[in-house]
Amino acid sequence: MAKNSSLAFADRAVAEAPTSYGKLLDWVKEVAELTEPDSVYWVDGSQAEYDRLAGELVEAGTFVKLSEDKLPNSYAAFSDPADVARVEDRTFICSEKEEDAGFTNNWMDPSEMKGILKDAFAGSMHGRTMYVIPFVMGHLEADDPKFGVEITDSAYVVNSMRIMARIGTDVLKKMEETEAFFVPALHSVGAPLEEGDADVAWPCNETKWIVHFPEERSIWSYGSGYGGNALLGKKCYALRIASVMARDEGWLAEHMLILKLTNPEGKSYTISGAFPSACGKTNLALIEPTIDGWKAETLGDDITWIRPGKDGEFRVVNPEAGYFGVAPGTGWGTNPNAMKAISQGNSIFTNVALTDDGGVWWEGMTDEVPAHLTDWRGNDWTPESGTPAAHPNSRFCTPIDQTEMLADEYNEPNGVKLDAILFGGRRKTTIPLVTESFDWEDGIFKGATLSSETTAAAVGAVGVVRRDPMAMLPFIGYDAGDYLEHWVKVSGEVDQAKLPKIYLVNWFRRNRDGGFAWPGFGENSRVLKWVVERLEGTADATETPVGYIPTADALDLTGLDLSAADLEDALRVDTGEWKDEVASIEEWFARFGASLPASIAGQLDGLRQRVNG
Ligand code: GTP
Ligand code: SPV
Ligand code: MN
Repeated sequence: MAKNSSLAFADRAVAEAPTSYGKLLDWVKEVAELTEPDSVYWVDGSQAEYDRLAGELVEAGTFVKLSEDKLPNSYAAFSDPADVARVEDRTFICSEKEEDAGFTNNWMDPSEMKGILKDAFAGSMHGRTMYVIPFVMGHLEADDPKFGVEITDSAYVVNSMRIMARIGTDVLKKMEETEAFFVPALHSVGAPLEEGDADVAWPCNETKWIVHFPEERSIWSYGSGYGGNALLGKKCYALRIASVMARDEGWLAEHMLILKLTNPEGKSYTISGAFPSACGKTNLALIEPTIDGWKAETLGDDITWIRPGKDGEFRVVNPEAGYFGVAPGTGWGTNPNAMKAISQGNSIFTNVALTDDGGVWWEGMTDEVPAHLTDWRGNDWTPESGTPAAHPNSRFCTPIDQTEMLADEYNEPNGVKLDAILFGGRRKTTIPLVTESFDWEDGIFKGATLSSETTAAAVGAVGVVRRDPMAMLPFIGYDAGDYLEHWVKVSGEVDQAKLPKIYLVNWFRRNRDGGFAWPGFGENSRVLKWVVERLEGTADATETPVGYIPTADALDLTGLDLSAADLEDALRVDTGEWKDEVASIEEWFARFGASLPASIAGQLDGLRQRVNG
């Protein structure tokens, strides 16, 4: 109906809008005129709306309704096999100047890119509904709420965004009342339906564009329906655009979990952790300690905003409202708290396997492997199939308030004081289980040189070691050297006595037999205990060229069946390995050119000297 009279149609969409906020109406109208949807729908965020859209997605074949007994109000979706993860090579930071995007980002001239995108988006919503989702990252009651509006032609995105962010009528009202700035975040799966075209279960386009305009603070995402490519409040806003806002406003937007840990004396500490994608954030965020008397509660599993507080401390807040967690490896043995949250239902699973009785399964969920499944591609699957039943980047999308161990502080609109930061990666060699930084600057150096083997969370080769500064490599919205400089600058603005201590961790080091040297998961609480005792000044450490490592008996290993050889392999500082590491860091730093902060470059000289004895 709209195709021949898109102008009049767009006017009508705006006239029927549940808001009078002119800036928003102008943008919605502009997008409707460009994308020419069949209809425009304003998302209110209600349960009834969610249920209705889920019903439509079942009808369209996008959703499979799961057994109400097993997983109430839950659905499974299966993507196009070519749309299964973030696409880093199709992700762009289109700053006015190329140097402002830096060497870690793809860049194109913003007006050239706008031209390409306008062509791609022209008519891209034919035959579809255009959904308008008002959302806020962080709390609506925060001192400085960060608003956004996602326009999308995917109901899967609408329902996923309802789990992952605070969306709907209340947000729209406050945005309008305060005439707030909002990030315009435009998304289309890029699969217009012309007269007579049949739809597919997972519409997407072979060509994908995930584009950010940092000066304008806008996002244009085309061609993918998956995760961080399409749920634009998450990586695109809360990390890439937010990192630019944070640079300009004096705070930090980070790829971190937040954990509250309480010791047997009842004293609590807040610890954040930056690990690259699929390197253990959700698992640590939901840890079930294996040591007596220690209690863990979570505040978040993926994104942390760090702001200087009034009393000279750093405060952390989780801007999200749900988990978009890696399914494989999540099981009752490894992550019971995630399993409990998922079991309450109200979840969307993507690219997992289906059991014959209407449940879901993925590798590592149970020790016992089901005799028959439908795999993520829709094929019959048995343990003999020889392929994974669930895609390695399959995900559960679950509301965070279903977490039994959710910390009360999650609900603090302006966050809570931060006591320690962990940087971690997936490294088979070199990096010990845990290392305490000599000081804050060494800690930033450890973050700046963080490295990890690549995972299935992004399209591309898996298992290749790459440097991933602060686990933000794919998410820094500006020049990486400027980003490190900003870390130095922001930390200069808080009380130096209140700076968190920084630790480097590695749950993934291999032992002499090729297995994991450290059992990981809940046993990581033993490392956290040492961290807290270091904060309190009660735990012993050995000084090594790379930092402070626990002495053999400083780690509480009570009740743990760990061989002396494994412990040694986990904690070892091997000079030969570190000489290679220094050479690799030299190569890495060379890539920054002049934008590498001198203080961080200086840390490398110190490390080189210590390693060479
Ligand atoms: P993103 O959501 O992509 O940012 O990932 P994440 O950092 O939250 O990673 P997650 O906790 O989902 O873990 C990814 C994979 O690592 C899963 O398959 C886990 O089972 C595995 N994993 C997590 N923690 C540990 C650990 O301590 N030891 C070992 N060996 N594996 C772990
Ligand atoms: C990550 O890749 O770091 C994720 C998943 O958390 S996605 O939302 O797809 O970015
Ligand atoms: Mn992540």
